[in-house]
Parts: sequence; C-alpha cells; structure tokens
Amino acid sequence: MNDKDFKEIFTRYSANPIIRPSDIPYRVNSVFNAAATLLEKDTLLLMRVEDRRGISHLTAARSRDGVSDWVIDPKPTLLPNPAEYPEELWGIEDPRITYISQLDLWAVVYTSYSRGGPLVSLATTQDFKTFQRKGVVMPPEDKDAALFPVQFNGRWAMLHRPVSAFAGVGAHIWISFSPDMKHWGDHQIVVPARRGGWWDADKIGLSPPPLLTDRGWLILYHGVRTTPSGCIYRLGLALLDRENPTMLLARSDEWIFAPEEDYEVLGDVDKVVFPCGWVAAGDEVRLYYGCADKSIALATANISEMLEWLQRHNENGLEE
Ligand code: BMA
Repeated sequence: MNDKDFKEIFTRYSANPIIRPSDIPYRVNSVFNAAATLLEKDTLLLMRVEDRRGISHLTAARSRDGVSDWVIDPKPTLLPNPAEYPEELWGIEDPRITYISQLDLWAVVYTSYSRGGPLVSLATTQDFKTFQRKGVVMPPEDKDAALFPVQFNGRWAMLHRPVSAFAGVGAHIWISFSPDMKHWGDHQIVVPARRGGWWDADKIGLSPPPLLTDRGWLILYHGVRTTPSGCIYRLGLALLDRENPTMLLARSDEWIFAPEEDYEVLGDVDKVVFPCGWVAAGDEVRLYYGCADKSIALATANISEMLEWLQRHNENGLEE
C-alpha cells in the first residue's frame, strides 16, 4: 500500500442528491436507479420512480450540463403495460440504456416485476417519448442486464444476472448472445460472485452498461454483502476483453465506492449505492446512482484513474 491507495477515485457532487422525490412533478414515493445517455445536447436520465402503491415506472429527466437544472417529464414516460405485457404486472425497474449506432436507436433493458419474479425486458426508442417493446428476453429470476453497443462476430451481447433456485451456488454476472436481440443463447458466467467473507460474496450484478476503453470493456458492478443488520450494496470494477467479452481480464479486490453519506446510508433501503448509468466525456465519466432506494446522486471519476486503480487492485483468479 502507498499513499495513492487512499485517494478516492470517485468524487461526489457537492449538491447531492441531484434529484429527490419532491422534484418529481407528481406525487411519488421515491426516485432512484436511473439509466443515463446523451441525447442531442442533453444528458438524459431514465429514472425509476416508485409510486405510492409500491409499483415502479420510468420517467425521463433532461439537463444541458448533466449536473443541474433537470427538466423532468410532467407525467410518467414509460408506464408498465400489464394488459399487453403481463410480465410488467408489478412494475418496471432499474433500466440501462445503450446507444446502438449501427441501428441509430437506444436499447433500454429493464427489469419487469412479473408474477413469476423479476425478469429482463427490452424496448427500443429513438426519442425517449415513444418506445417499441420487444418483450421478455430473459426469464425469471434475472435482472441487472445491459446490452453492449456493438456486435461480436455478427451477434449482440448482453450482460445479466440470473439467480438459481439451487441454494448456495451464488448469483453471478452472465453473458449471452443473440442474432436479433430477442432470442438469446450461448449463456456463460463471465464475472463470478466471490465466496466467504468478501464484500462481493454470493451475489453481484452489473451496474451501468459496459464502457469501452483502450484496455477493454470496463465493468462497474455491485456486490451485496449480507449482514445481521441488512445488506450493503458496494461497487467494484472488472475488465473484459475488447474482442471477446467472455474473457475476464481483471477484477478488483477492494470495492471502489460504497455508501457513506447520509443520503446513501438512510432511505427506503439503507446502505445502497446503485448506479444504472454513466456518461463519458473524454476521460471523465459522470456516474448517476440511486441512493438508498430514495434519491439520485452524481459522482465523477477519470477513466484512466479507474483503469490504473484496477491494475493495482487486480485480484482476478486469486480469490478462492
Ligand atoms: C436490488 C434491486 C435494486 C435495489 C436494490 C436495493 O435487488 O431491486 O432496484 O436498489 O435491490 O434495494
């Protein structure tokens, strides 16, 4: 260890949280876990909003600088539609957005809360006003999914986190491939949950979509530590091969970001930081994260510093 190890890689925005439930133009319980993208000159957040029945929908917010002056849609942007999509019965949650330049559209992957449990749904949009649903792409229980923005050998790729009913095997990040974004196969584990006392033992999941860097696909993932007083959601880094994203190149030993501020520690679900989106501008990345299932906050980091930190903290393969 040297002094550099004590430098925080992420810097929280001083006026966090950036969006609270009282900022939503209609009555809600909470706003959190927002996807993020650039749309024309704005940063767009697609936020998970939980109403006062406990059912979630998605609402868009736009800001010119991605930091302040958020303009929030006056009504829900994408409501669950259980009449036509029964899997959306108990709401739609935790979206991740990927811009697909080859198709000139955004793919929005989200969790539908079905009678059979949470599963993965996909919709596409060109304006975040109208959406074309593709329906269910992964059966329950599965969530924390996002598409890669490019094809690999002519196929789309998606990261996701299925949960096995078989006790004790852990919940890992998987990768799957598809010729059409609808039918998925060649499923395999790409980032396993650790075991034992690790901060990311037993249950992990992708946070924002994979980010292409000059060293490979940078993955920010959450690890869920179960304690006698509840879960702690913290974040770590991993790196996948640029050409073959089934190859795990690096994986951090320590977490890189954890709930510390009051708005992250206290909420509807305490001690949760849960990003679903990040936006890169040059070397800087703006990370948007849900705080304690109540509000949305912003932190920034440099990609080069994250990669350098991951190299110093790489424990891939040494954890058992
Ligand atoms: C996860 C997801 C997230 C939520 C987190 C903490 O399983 O459901 O939406 O933020 O739990 O409650």
